[in-house]
Amino acid sequence: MTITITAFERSPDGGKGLARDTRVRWALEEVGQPYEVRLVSFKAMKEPAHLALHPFGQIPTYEEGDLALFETGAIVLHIAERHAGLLPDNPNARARAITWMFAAVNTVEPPILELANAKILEGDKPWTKERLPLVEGRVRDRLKQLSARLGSADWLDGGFSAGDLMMVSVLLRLRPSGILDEYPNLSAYVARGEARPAYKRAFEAQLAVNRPPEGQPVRE
Ligand code: GTB
Repeated sequence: MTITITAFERSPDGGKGLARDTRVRWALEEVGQPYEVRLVSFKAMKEPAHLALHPFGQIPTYEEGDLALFETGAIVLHIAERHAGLLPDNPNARARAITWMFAAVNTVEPPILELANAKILEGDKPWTKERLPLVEGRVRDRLKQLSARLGSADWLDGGFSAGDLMMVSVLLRLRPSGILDEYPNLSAYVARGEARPAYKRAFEAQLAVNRPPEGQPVRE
């Protein structure tokens, strides 16, 4: 059955892999499932056809036969449960990998998103200068804890899993801030994720959509 995902027609990051279709593409590449992409504009995302797939009018979505999903955590879990390669067979190890998926989207991603919002959406507000150190502090608290847990291991719990795929995807969003570099083992962890051939294919595929025409500068 054909898998179709949605992605930005024009990603605000100009194709640096930060929009969330990248993590779904990555999961599909890891398990070797071909997929098609339907590009949507910001306007189309808020129209009834897309809202029927995604109640919050966002990307990505996932369609496969009569199944339609939204939320990257749920989509990646669906892919990982149906295809070998992203979750261990041992039931306890599997449960732990799923726990890391939830930790990524539920515990680590929120302060990172808060930081992005504080800088991008609220950067011009008079109180941002005072608030920013607090928000950055909350990000650092989480990274310190995650860094301590990862230690010198390559991945969070044994071999690479959907838990790492989600965690690396979440941490990537921090790179422009420079904060990730304060935690060398996390920075190396993210680099290990990016070095995976499946990640590279996913990144290239989303970049191909957003690559500026020859001669035009990459958007910052
Ligand atoms: N919890 C949902 C999930 O995990 O699927 C969140 C989905 C989501 O936030 N989607 C964003 C979206 O559709 C795109 S990824 N936004 C449009 C809207 O809400 O109207 C977030 C994103 C967008 C752009 C960048 N960037 O350019 O750097 C990074 C991340």
